[in-house]
Amino acid sequence: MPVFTVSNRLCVIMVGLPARGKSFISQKIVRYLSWLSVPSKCFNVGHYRRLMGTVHPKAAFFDPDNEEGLKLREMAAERALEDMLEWFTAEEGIVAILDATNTTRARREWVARKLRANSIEPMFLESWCDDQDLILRNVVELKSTSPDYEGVESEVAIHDFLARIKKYEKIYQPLDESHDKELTFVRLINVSQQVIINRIESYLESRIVFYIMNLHIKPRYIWLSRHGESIYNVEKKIGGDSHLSPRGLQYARKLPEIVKQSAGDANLTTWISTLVRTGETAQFLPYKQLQWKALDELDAGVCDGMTYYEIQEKYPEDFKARDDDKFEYRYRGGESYRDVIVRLEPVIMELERQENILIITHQAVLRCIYAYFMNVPQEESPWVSIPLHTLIKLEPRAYGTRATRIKADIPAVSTYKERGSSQLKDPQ
Ligand SMILES: *[C@@H]1O[C@H](CO)[C@@H](O)[C@H](O)[C@H]1NC(C)=O
Ligand SMILES: *[C@@H]1O[C@H](CO)[C@@H](O)[C@H](O)[C@H]1NC(C)=O
Ligand SMILES: CC(=O)N[C@H]1CO[C@H](CO)[C@@H](O)[C@@H]1O
Repeated sequence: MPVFTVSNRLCVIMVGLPARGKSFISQKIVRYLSWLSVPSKCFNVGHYRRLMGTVHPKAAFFDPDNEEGLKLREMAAERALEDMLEWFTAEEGIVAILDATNTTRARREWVARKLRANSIEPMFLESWCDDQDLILRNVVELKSTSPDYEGVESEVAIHDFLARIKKYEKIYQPLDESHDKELTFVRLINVSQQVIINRIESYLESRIVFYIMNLHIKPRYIWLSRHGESIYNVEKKIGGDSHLSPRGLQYARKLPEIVKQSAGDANLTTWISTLVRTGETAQFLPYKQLQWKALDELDAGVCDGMTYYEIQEKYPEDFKARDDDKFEYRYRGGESYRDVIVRLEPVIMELERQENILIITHQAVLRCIYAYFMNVPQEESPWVSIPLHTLIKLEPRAYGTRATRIKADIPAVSTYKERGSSQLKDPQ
């Protein structure tokens, strides 16, 4: 990934009626870019409107003829924009997302002008959808997650939300290929059945477009597991390409049953690394299997095959440097967590495109994948606990991912190294 500077600053302005998945897309873009170390943040105008006191507004509030409502929403948008500009400067931000409805041309022109005056490139991202089933599903999900409808009876909330959409429809002007041809924009039609792009120029813009083209919203799960306990794990050595221990093999035998309990009759695909221990762990699973070199364990370079104790003795400075900044530290002749993220990016992209996938791989690699889905801050991600003989089920949803851990109840050594120690012990 190139290094980005002030000249790359970009604001993605969401466009579209309510319940078109705008917040979902905004959250995903922020998570993806942050994971790749691009400073990004989402500014939700609805959130600012609520801060200003309109906590449970009725649909009438959103009527374009309701002057008071209009004024409040304009103020909310201005505050969101002010905070965004402040963030660009104070936090050296690169990509901001303005999550609002922005249904009129006049509004869009106002935002674009303000951004350009601050040397921020505007890029419009419209989610347009007339698939009524999909919209209704979104409305049902939103009324149960939106703070606007906290404590409101379900039927009432849905009815009100649909009325709110009607208010916006009155003035909605979708992006238009001829009228808006000077603007940088992306239009998603029915999620990604059709994607129209216009004047996409910078590297970051094309990266974002490519990413959202790969997203889908079908319900699905992702299961993650480390390989079973290996001979090297038992000997407290890192890296290598050893076989499973007898307990590791026991886990491999039990895995099909545990997965079936969690996945039912779903037809999964299993992804493994090219190392012996992941293949051995997957050998009894009845699913199609795919091997990825990119899923191999973080390369420990000259320390491969050593115990942490030996590393501390032989390379004390490296041992300390790694504890001080585990994300950036690169083993001599090996890799850092940052390096692993770079090679995992195509895996994440493919994972977004797929439905039910079971990944059997290694501790550091799983930490990176887990951090992407669970929004774990970069400096914490190398310290996430991913114990052996545990299946993790991820459920991506509209606002974030839910994770469940299923223990196989087969003992294994701990491979968790605490900061400042060469001892291995699971965090409590
Ligand atoms: C979007 O999907 C719906 C339902 O499948 C379909 O009726 C509609 O024609 C689609 N719209 C466009 C513009 O393709
Ligand atoms: C599962 O999916 C694979 C392709 O991904 C297919 O070849 C296989 O026949 C499917 N199995 C079942 C039981 O549906
Ligand atoms: C309907 C509408 O115009 N929605 C918002 C679009 O974005 C502007 C600026 O951010 C807001 O002022 C509007 O409320």
